This record gives sequence, structure tokens and C-alpha cells, in this order.
Amino acid sequence: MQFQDNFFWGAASAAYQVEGAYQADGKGQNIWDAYCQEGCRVAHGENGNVACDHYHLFRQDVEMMKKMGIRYYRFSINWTRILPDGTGPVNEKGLQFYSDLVDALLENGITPMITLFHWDYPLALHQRGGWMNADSSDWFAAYTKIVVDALSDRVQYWMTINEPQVFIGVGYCTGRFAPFETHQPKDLARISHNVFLAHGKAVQTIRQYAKTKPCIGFAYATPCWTPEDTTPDAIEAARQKSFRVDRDNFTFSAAWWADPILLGDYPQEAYDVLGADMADIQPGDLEIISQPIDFYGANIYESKAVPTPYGYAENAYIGCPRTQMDWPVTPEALYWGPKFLYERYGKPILISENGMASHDWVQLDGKVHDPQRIDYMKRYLREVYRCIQDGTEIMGYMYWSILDNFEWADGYDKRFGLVHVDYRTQQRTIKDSGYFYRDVIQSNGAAIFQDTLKTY
Ligand code: GCO
Repeated sequence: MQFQDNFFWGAASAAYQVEGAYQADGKGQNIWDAYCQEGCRVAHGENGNVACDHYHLFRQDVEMMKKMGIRYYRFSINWTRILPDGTGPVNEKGLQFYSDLVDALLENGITPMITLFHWDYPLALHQRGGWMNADSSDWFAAYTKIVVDALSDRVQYWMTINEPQVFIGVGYCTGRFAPFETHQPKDLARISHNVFLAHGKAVQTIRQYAKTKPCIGFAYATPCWTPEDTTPDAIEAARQKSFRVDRDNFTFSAAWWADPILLGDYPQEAYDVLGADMADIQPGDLEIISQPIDFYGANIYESKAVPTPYGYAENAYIGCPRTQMDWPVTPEALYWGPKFLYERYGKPILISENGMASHDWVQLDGKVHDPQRIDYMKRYLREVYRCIQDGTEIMGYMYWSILDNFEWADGYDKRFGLVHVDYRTQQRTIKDSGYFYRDVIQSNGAAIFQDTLKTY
């Protein structure tokens, strides 16, 4: 059994999590740069100042991707490497880095996929009100044009925004991620609306200025519940829960973030539960926001569940397998999530992130044996295959992440990579899962159907 011939096999990263060089060559400060210096925001007081030094080591990293047979590399642009203050003069050295990265990828037969925003918001713009400022969508559109002018002759695949559920929900609602703020529903609705406008104006900008035919989407966080069993009632219950909007957690809702873009308006439930706290929607806003896009990028790691301080959330049970993030292993999330999203929105699905953190280290034989990650990938990819066979259009799979990297407030303890990084020496070691992924790609998926573990 194999996937379709044009299935995208790739891996992903994000600028702040891998690049380092946080002050190099004219780069400006973003909110993660600034807040991490406080030392109390991230495990062990860690930060992304150096990270994996991808900024200086990207050529060897690209060669490693080629060795692993990676065909697509999803990476993000650090806004303040391009515009140190978020607007104003362009930092040509910053643009040059991304141009060199794109060239290195293409020289190695790897297709670049760009995420324009992956949480590293310019500090100077944050200090001008950030996403609360009515000009924020224009700031983002202007930044987008600079990147499109510089790279769209060689880049076709674009994702505007990565996981607003998280950077808004955790950065401006629960306050655990930069800028570590906690806002009320009215502000969160206003921030969300400005993020939507930024997405829409970026899509317009890419369509207007791209030098090659663009394929545009976004990358959204884990969105769907999975049914308790396969009875029609259980499936409908999971579907309803997956697209519900409630007042207390609306910034984590799938429908809140996707309906305006893909269905042309906020879900009615959003108007119902937010009432006067709903964003101030100006004439023309919804038309900008619902600019046609080409795919729905879904970052799916586990079945959606309501966290619980004790007992078990819906996606867990006594002694269930868990990753190093303590996330339950729920492969069925990559069947039901894409299925429910495709039913509702009718857009091809890109699995823009999936992967697991595990307790990896370089072992006495000099290798990194990670059988759990291999088993995880087999189980999740079998569900992707099953979902495709059932009629859902899934474009591809971007493993998160190519490298061990900075896992936000968890720092560097959590290792998601196909490649191990010793942060003291920047030594890379391809893990067994990296060689397994090479087999998967070379066999166009057939390797995931072997139950026995191959040693590398
Ligand atoms: C996310 C982000 C990534 C994370 C990854 C593991 O989905 O939260 O896109 O930056 O590092 O998902 O949590």
C-alpha cells in the first residue's frame, strides 16, 4: 500500500525555535527575544538566543534533509530579521539569509514552504499596541509584500499564520507564552479580528505580487475531538464538540478561527456567546478575511480534550501511552481531524505538523534509538492513509520537527526532532526515526505498514 504519487513528504521548523543568531546582522528584537531575557519565563531560564544556530548551520541542515530524503521543508520567516522594527527600513542581510536558505533547498531538490508568522512578533510593534492596534493588519501586509517580492520567484507554498489558537489563546488569554498577557473576551475578539484581517491582506498581497503561482493556506492547531466509538451518535457528538464555540475558550475553537476565512463569517454561536464583546466588524472586513485560499494546514498531535486537573481528559485513560509532553498518543486524531475539517470546509488538508517529543539522547553506540517515535509515526500515518482512502483530500505530511529545538515555555528539554541536537556543541545526530522516515518517503508510505521495528 502506498500514498498518492504527489503526496508531500516533509518536515517543519519555526524561526525562533531553530535559528538562534537573535541579534545577528541587523535583526531586531521580537517579543520572545525580549521576554526570555527575563529568565523566569521559560524552563531553566532558557531562550532562543542560540537555539540550533540554524542561521549559521542551515547548509549542513539542508544536506541532512537531503540525506533523509525530505522533499518539502516548512520553515518560518523571522519578521524582525526582515524589518527590525516591524515596519520601516528593510534589513537586506536578513532577506539574504532566507534567499540563501531557499537556494540551498532548491539545489538539494527540496521544496520550500514558508510560514509568514510563527509567533515571533516584533517588539517595536508590540510596544505600539501589537495585534490590538487597528494598523496591525497593514503592518503584516507590508511585511508580506517584502518577503513575496524577494522570494516568490522561487517559493510557491505559503502559510500566513501559525496557530492563532496558541499564540492568542496562550499568549494573550492564559498568559503562558509571550507576551504573557491575560485579556478579557472583548480584547481577545478584537485581537482575533485584526489577526484575521492580517491573514486576508496577506493572501491578497501574495496573490497580487507573487511571481510564481502561489498555493496559500495557514497552519492551525489541533482542532478536533474523536468519537468514543463508531456509532453515528458518537461521531456526531464528536463533530459537534469539535466546532463548538464557548465564551470561556473561544480562542481555542476550530470554528472561531476557520469559519470567517473559509465560510465567510464567524459562527453564529460566536455572536451568541460573545454578544457585545464581539469584534467591531467593519463593512468589507469579512470579504478581506475570506479571500480564497488553497488548503487548510492542520497541526494535529492528539485528539482534542478539555484539560482536567485530575482524573482523565476525553483523550486519555489509565496508563495510556504519553509523549514527553505528557500528551496522550491518539493516532485516530489524524483520521477524524482531517475528516471533520474536510467535511466542513471542503479544502484539501495539509498535515502541517505532527510528531512527538521523547526522551532522546545519544547512546553508547553513538546513535539515537527512538523506537517510540517510529511506532508513533507508523500509527499516525496509517490513520492519514485510512482517511485518504475514505475520501478526504490530504496533500501531505510535515513531521514536527526536523531538529530538536526550543519548545517555547518548555525550553530545550522536550525533543521533537528527527535529528538530535547537542546544544553545547551544535552536534547533529540523525535519529533512527530520521532513517525510518527516509524509508517511508522512498517507499511512498509503504514502510509504515511493517509492524516489526527495523534497526538502523
Ligand atoms: C505548535 C507550534 C510548534 C510547537 C510544536 C510542539 O504547534 O505549538 O507550531 O512551534 O513547537 O507544535 O508543541
